[in-house]
Order: sequence, then structure tokens, then C-alpha cells
Amino acid sequence: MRWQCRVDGNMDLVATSYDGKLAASNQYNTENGVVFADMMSAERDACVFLHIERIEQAVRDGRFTKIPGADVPVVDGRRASNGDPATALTCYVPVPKNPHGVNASPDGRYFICAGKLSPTVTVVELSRVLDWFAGKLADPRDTVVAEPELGLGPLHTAFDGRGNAYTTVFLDSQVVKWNIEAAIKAFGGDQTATAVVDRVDVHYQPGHTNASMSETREADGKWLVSGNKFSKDRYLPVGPLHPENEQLVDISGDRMRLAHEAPVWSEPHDFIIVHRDRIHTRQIYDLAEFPDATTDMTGSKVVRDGRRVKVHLTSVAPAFGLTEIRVRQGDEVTLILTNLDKVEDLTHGFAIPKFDVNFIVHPQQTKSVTFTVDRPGVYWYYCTHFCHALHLEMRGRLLVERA
Ligand SMILES: [Cu+2]
Repeated sequence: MRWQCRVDGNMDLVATSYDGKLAASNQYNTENGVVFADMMSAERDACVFLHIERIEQAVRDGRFTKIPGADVPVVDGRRASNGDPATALTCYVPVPKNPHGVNASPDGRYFICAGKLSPTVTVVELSRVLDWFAGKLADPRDTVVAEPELGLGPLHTAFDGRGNAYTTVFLDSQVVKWNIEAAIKAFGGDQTATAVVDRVDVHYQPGHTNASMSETREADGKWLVSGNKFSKDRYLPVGPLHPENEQLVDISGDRMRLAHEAPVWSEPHDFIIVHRDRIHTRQIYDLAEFPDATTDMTGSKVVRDGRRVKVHLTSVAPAFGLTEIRVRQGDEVTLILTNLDKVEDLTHGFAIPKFDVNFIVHPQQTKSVTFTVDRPGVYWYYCTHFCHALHLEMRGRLLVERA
């Protein structure tokens, strides 16, 4: 962690400008209230912009403090310290009470901040925030260029790269498509401009949303996902905690079209949708990155150093390198397992439940665990991650001799 910035109130999400110069967070509880009613008492909270360059300079200049027990520079970005915009580290843009999300538009021009307790979203123009920091704009309120009313409980916003924004409204259970430039015109007094373009019902209570490549300059306006926080009647009630529901929306046309839905783990949260070309995950680890790796199938061995025992073990489906490991009661055992399989997705597990050991190791990866064998006996160790037709037979015995 390079630094921290002290602010008024509580931060929630963060978005950054594409040039890395500004970061913004929606800030609720600027009242610093300790009870519910106090946290909602002010009509406006803030979207706080952090001037990254100035903060880094303040750190270089030694203008920071440290919190006892932590070695991280803490700069002062509280409102009271921001008397002079020309040196301020932060800019507090007032937005309707208790905002919940902030998102940067694909053209890099706007940050959209939504207020849970207001039916509106606030559009902040980045160039104006920079003007405020430069001392060219007197009031942070003048950075706001639109505040369209969308529905009850606007939370998060995605973009299509064609000038439209898509905001989830929690209480109305909808995704609302609206046009940013139209919203700006309406805010400027143009009676003919209407921000809202379309609405689609989602099921139910959406929170996070994202559209394909949404918060990049390559937003392609094809797909949007609504992360719905309550599935209600969509799935069988399998227990007190229901699966939640994510819905895929086709946003390529003028009207939104609900295309698919799927149950998901409870509390669907922040996510992004990127084109599959951008996914370059490593499938197989590199043995050379693990100094303790056992590099060939005949290398498994048990090495004793007093009461410390190191077990160097390999796995190749469907067998471990040793079928028997002999130790003595009271030994501290470090088991280092190298998975020598080179096939994608061929992960093995290793468990000795009686000693609370259970972990997985991926192709060409090495992992270790240390435990003390305080009880004599014979303990099975076995693979816990399906790896082969003979996966269930992939096991051995830990023999703990009585002290
Ligand atoms: Cu296995």
C-alpha cells in the first residue's frame, strides 16, 4: 500500500479516470453519524474526487502522518484541509443523499454517481473537476452537468459506447436506459430533451450491473448483465438462503431485450464483462517458480531433521509418489506436494482429515502444509479433486508410530 487519504464520511465504490489522474468514490454518511437516522440526515452527501498526482507529491514532500502501528503515509483529504482548490488533494462534489455507485463513461468524460435515497443519478464532468482543482471553477457544485430522475433506488451504471447509460434501480426492479447528452440538455433547461430511453423489468432488486467492455474505451454495447439481489419466485426454495438471479440483457438494439437468466451464488456482486480475447490466464504453472518442487516422479522422499520431517511428494494421476509415509508421534511434518501432471485443469487434492489437512494443487504447482502428528495410528491420505477414473484409488497411508 503506497498511501492512504483521510476523508470525511464513508467511501463505498471507486472509479478512476482513464489517464489515472483522478479517482472518485461515492461517499455516504458524510454526517459521520453512528446511528441510522443520523447517517441519512443530510440532503446531500458527496462524490469525492482524489487528485492522484497531488497526493503522490504530498507523500514525496513528506506532508503526511502515520497511524500508530501502520507504516503507510496518510495524507489529509478532509474537506476542512481543502481551503485552496489549487493545492487541494480532494474535491467534494455534492450529490443526493447516500449515493451507492460511481462509474466512468467510456468516452472518459463523465462520472455517474447514483443516490440510493434519491430517484436521480448525478453526472459529473471530469474536465470541470480538473477546472476546480486548477482554481478556474469556484464551486464544486458546478461540476454537475445533469441529474436525471430514473426511478426508485438507482445503484450502479453501465454504458454502451453509443452515449447511453444503463442504471439499475433497486426498488423498481428495473434497468433504465438513458441518454447522457439528453440528460445534460434537460438539465440545462431544454424542455424537449428526455433522458430516459427505455426500461426493462428484472427479477428482482438489481444492484451491480455491467455491459460488455463497459468501462473501457471499447464499450461495444452488446450485452448487459443485471445482478439481482433477490430471486423470489424464480427458483425452488432450497433452504433459507435462496440462489440469486443474474439476467443477461441484449442491449444492441433500440429496446432492451431480456435474453437469459441463471441462478447464481447468493449476493451477486461487482463484475465486469470483457471480450474473451482479453482473457489470458495461465493454465499450467512453471515448476521453476517453486524452489521446493520435486521435479521428477522418482523424487518423492521423507527427510528427517530431528523432530522435523519433510515429506517431498509428487502426484501424477492416479497416484501419489509414495503409498506409505512413516513418521513418529510428536513429529512436526511439512508435506510439500508437487503436482507433476501437465494436463490443463488436472488438479489434485490432498487430505488427511484427522489432522485437518485438505488442499488442492494445480498442474506443475507446488504447495505445502505443516502439521504436528500428535496421535499414533494409521491415517489415510487421499486425493480430493476428481482427476482420473481411478481417482478414488489415489491414496496412501500415513503411519504414525507411537513415541
Ligand atoms: Cu488426484
